[in-house]
Amino acid sequence: MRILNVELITVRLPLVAPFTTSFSTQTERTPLLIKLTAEVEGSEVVGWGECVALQDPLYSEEYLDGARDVLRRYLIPLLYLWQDAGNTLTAEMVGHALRHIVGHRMAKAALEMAVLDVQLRASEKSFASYFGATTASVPSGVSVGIADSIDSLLGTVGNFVDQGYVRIKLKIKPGWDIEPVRAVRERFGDIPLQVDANAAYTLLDAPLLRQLDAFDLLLIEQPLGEDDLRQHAVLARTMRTPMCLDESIVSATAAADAIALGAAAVINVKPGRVGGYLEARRIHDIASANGVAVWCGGMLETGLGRAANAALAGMPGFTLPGDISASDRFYRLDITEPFVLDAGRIAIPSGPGLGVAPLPEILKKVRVHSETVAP
Ligand code: OSB
Ligand code: MG
Repeated sequence: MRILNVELITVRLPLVAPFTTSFSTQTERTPLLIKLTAEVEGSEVVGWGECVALQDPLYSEEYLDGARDVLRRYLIPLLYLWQDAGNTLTAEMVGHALRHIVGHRMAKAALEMAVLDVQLRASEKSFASYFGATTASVPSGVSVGIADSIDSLLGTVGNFVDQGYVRIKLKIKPGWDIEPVRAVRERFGDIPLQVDANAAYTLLDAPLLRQLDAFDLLLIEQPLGEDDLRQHAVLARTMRTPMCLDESIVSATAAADAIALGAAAVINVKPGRVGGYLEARRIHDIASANGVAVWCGGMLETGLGRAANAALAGMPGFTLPGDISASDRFYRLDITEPFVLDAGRIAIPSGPGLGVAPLPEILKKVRVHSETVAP
């Protein structure tokens, strides 16, 4: 393929309800979309990418304006240089072409996703078949934010359980941990339940965290800091609840290290956090080879990222339900045809590429910024 131009489109989507984690309360999402137009064997093909960087650098060091800047000034120009030097541009070469730029994995992931979408649309192949997905739909879990009160939490969880979500994940932080988990266990019995601390604790909290062992959780996600691989390994040895890492797994190398150290019995795979869907697939392979379970996390994606995540989660090593919920869990109006819950599952799109694209009328309404990076 030859890229003709790349448009960076920022959209603003209000959330149906505020989403509170240990690091922030979000009331809206401003995802950066990539519309990549390329020429493939004489025809023009458009592909889409979605950058999962949040507005502020609170979950990871990346953030919206930084991602847009590095895409505009470094990453997209590098792909133009790559093709001008006479190299073939494929999704599999994107990581290599961008390798000299340190970090910025979410920005790189979005660009690679758009190139992959063009490539697969042109060859009429779906993301799911490219990844080797072995199922047509994936079980759907939901991530539940920190609430104002236990009562309100029980109401929210009850609503998700009634909708058919097959697994509940509770966000926790110091002061909002043992009691909410106990209350949900008591009210909803033995539903599949797990917690996510988003790095809010330290190893000194080990005695407190061990109290979670009483509630038969599927896992505890990222209790300690991003850099605390060794400390997660120490904590894991003192808890019965399986240790799952999110923020710490920034690459396939980090996944291999975490597994070798005993820091992760389970891995939350987020393609944006690890630099792209191809690296995410490598993590799936490493984990499978080591008997480590993986599941697909989420970053409040629009239908674009949701489509790709569902396809990835169709791979056989994704043995736990992911944070791939229906569009209406976060958005009244998604930018694509909405993803809906059907008997606790989300269908994987089967059309070429992502199998979904932004609906032009909706995109026009929610777009807040757009710029073109031409060759
Ligand atoms: O830690 O998994 C996380 C959202 C933003 C940043 C980090 C996380 C999350 C979620 C939401 O838990 C998952 C979703 O998109 O459904
Ligand atoms: Mg997490």
